[in-house]
Amino acid sequence: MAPSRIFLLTGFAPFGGERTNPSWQIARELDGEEIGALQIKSVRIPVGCAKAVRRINAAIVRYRPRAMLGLGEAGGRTAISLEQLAINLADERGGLKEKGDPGLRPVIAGAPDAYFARLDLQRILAGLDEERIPATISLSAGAYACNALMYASLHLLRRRARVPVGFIHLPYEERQALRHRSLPSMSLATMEQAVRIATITIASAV
Ligand code: PCA
Repeated sequence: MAPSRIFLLTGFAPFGGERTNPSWQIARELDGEEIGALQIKSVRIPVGCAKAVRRINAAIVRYRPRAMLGLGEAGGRTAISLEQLAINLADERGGLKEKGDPGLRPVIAGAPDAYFARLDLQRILAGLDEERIPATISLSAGAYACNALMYASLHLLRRRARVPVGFIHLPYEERQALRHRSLPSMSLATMEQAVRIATITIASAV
């Protein structure tokens, strides 16, 4: 079988009462684009830890990606967040936020406690700095669907060490901000430019 040229880019469905999710708006926009030697394949992920793990598992088996980047919304964040770490804990029912009782389960039973992103985050950050796009390295992707997707991707691709794998959290986009006027937001166009810079940086290292 010829080696895949696929750069797997994922975004999430809307959740938490939102009508849109910038992560999917941007992933959908980039679907099919050629990035260096690779071609982007965008996949929409349902919001839920177990559902996200099942969907990413199927996508990895089907596309055998040469690179992979997950995108998600993190309403309230002030900057593009380059996630450094995914943990083997899943807060499937939101117990941590709602009841203070985490009720945490492993994302994948018996798997390691955590994985680091397999991306050159410093290089991506430098590229974003050059374009004056506010970004930061984040040390927690949370314990919900985004962390589960990132963790599962790193676990499932653990034996394909040359495949870069990582995750970026995005702030609310400007239209969502109309419903969250005291929270920070960023324009969809700026976030799309940021994701493009990240994908180009990632693909150039493959
Ligand atoms: N953000 C959530 C789940 C889906 C999304 O876009 C999270 O940060 O886990």
